Amino acid sequence: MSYHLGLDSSTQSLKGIIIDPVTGTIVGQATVNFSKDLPQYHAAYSPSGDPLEKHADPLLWLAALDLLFTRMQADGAPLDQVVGIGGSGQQHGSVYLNAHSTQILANLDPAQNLVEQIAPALSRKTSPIWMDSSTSAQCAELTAAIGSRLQTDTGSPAIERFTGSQIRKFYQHDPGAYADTGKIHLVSSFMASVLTGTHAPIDFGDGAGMNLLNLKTLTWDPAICAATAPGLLEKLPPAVPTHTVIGNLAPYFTKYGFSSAVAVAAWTGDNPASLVGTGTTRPGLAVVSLGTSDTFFAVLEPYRTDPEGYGHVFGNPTGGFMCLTCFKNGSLARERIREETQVDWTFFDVTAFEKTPAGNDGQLALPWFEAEITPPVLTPGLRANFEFATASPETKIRAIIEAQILSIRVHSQWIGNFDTIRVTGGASRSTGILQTLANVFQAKVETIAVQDSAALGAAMIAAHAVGQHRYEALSQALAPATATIAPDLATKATYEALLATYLKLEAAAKG
Ligand code: XUL
Repeated sequence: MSYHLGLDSSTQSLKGIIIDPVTGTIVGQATVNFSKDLPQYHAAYSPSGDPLEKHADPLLWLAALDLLFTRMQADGAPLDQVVGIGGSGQQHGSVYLNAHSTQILANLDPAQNLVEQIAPALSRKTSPIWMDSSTSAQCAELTAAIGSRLQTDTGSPAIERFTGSQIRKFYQHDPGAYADTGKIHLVSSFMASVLTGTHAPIDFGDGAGMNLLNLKTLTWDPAICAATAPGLLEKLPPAVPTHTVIGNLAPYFTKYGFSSAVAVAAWTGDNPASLVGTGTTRPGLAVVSLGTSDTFFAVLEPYRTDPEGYGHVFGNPTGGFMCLTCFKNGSLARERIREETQVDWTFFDVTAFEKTPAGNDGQLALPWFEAEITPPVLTPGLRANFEFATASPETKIRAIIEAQILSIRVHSQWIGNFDTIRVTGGASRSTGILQTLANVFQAKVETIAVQDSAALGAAMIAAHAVGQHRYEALSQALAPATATIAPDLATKATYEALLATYLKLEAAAKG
């Protein structure tokens, strides 16, 4: 058998999915949950105490990789039949490696674990991740140096969580450690480097989340790199298309039962991988991923950028471009409000929507429990247009969910119209949320079988890059729609009115 393994190294977990591309089935699956399985490592914290700063311990991802493969082997997953590996990582997060890293990666000893061997290769103990919004000063400096070309050429204006401003902050705050850094990786290319035992390239999908890749030339932009930090261009791995086979699995991993000839495809970001794993292949079809953060993404044809500057353009792993907008207060906010209202998930997902009318009588609550990315709001706090504290649980829940979905609609209008929205992520189990999504967009909503669409997409990328399987056939077999929710046409006017209310509330909140 020729199976392909997809790995997704995200904020809260590392997941693995093995696919058989011929039968279109999943033949193995495992997860390492960071807070449950590896609580000794930080997945998102602030080393300095600044609440806008969010870093992770990169050793966590290494411990997770060893643990995932140990688990898969113990479960009898067919690792010996895997011929290709693809992967995805939480986007924007960066890992800093010193001059010894090349040697260390090339000589991984199966008798020791990854953490103890790779720890000495780090020139920076922590990795800033996508939840970090502490680099406004650096973003302002980059904008002043480069001007509007930063957005039109890299696909996004200077963004706090994007890697460029994070690298600049590191260089400014710790120039010595920056100078000791030989290679700067994304989470995705770092994991690929560990798997191949050599510095891996960065793909166009994840590389576009750095504010450093010129999407018109598909190369690192020398002027932007120079304005970001001295010598940066030399510290970046090459940028390549996602379908590039970057090397073979390092001999270290044969201890888990892998064969000695497994090819590894370039890793990408979790959102570009999800685009593939949800079968999103045509304009007019969009994906809403309801995870820790909510994201909205779609194929983008032709290349253009968001006039508001909130949407980002990344490389599409299947070729061309995709766009993505990230709303940080996704499940973060849903979990918060469920705890606060002390209801169970059935009430939250279903009952709350049965007990309240579509449009919630105009009551909305902007769910910015944490500093928000879209729209950018640095002062956290809920903003409601009604007496929130004394309202019923069902009113509070609908007020939050409708505001979340209206925000997605408002900030995706620049891309065009959508006839179908596919949903993925944990909260896509909620019938109330799905119907609200269909009504707010007045579009068909489709669910898909596999929730872990990034890991599935990563496996599909491997099957394409290594096994030469066609993406159309892979998506038909592995990512078909499982249910369709039609919009309630009678709610169209209600949501047009609520959209106007939302816009006023958002404008007031932004000041
Ligand atoms: C996208 C983003 C998040 C992370 C989450 O720009 O910041 O979706 O990729 O893993």
